[in-house]
Amino acid sequence: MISSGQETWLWVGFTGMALGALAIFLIGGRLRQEDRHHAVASFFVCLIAAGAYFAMANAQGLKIVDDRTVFYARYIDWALTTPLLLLGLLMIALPPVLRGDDTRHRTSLIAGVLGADVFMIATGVIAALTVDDTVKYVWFTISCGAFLAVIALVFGPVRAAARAQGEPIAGLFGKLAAVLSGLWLIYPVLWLLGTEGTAVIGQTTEVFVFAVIDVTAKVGFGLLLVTGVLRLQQAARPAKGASTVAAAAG
Ligand code: RET
Repeated sequence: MISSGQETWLWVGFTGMALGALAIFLIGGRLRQEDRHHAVASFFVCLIAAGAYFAMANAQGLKIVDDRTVFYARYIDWALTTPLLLLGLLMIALPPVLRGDDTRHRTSLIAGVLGADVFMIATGVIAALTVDDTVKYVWFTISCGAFLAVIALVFGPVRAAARAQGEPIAGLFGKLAAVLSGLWLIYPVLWLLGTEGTAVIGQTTEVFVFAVIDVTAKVGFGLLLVTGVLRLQQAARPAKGASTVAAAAG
């Protein structure tokens, strides 16, 4: 079901995620108590992905559909980790202390972003497991629609909230949102080119490219986020008890 080349790349993915989790844990420990929440989501993103890669490297979480191997463990990983990645971004963008209508607006924004994201992964796994080509591409298109909704919310109301907090936070948010959207865009393209879609590229290449972008989108993004908060903390010099995001917003 998996070749030795694929197995090697899956172990590389596991090692990258495990080392990433360790690095984020250690850097997170250097953050002030008031800012440690920023490291929690990124740490679990890497830990969950390390678990998924360990399973796949041991030929678990696979299913043969129509003579092709679907790594459904990926989708379980993504269903858990993509909301956590977005939550990490939202914690930077949205102001920490709010009241009344602001709180409701913030909650609906978080629910909208995470809801669209989970719908994107759920419809994506259905597409991957579908045998009939027409039905498969209908599910794929629905998933792409949900992806567009995530991107529209991130670059619409979420970016507006980050900008309202002033330059230091808007700057960090801008960098993270650009990295996130650029990397995430590769997933549907790779899916289309890979064995789930048109099979233009072989399964081993697909496993290799997924491992590289997965580690970049999880470990790279997490390190950028956590070190970004560390730098903001050094510049903003927040008072004891105040979070860096609150202090940087002034
Ligand atoms: C699928 C196929 C259906 C259409 C779309 C997709 C998008 C997937 C994305 C996944 C992101 C995963 C990440 C993992 C972290 O390592 C399901 C491939 C739009 C955007 C960031």
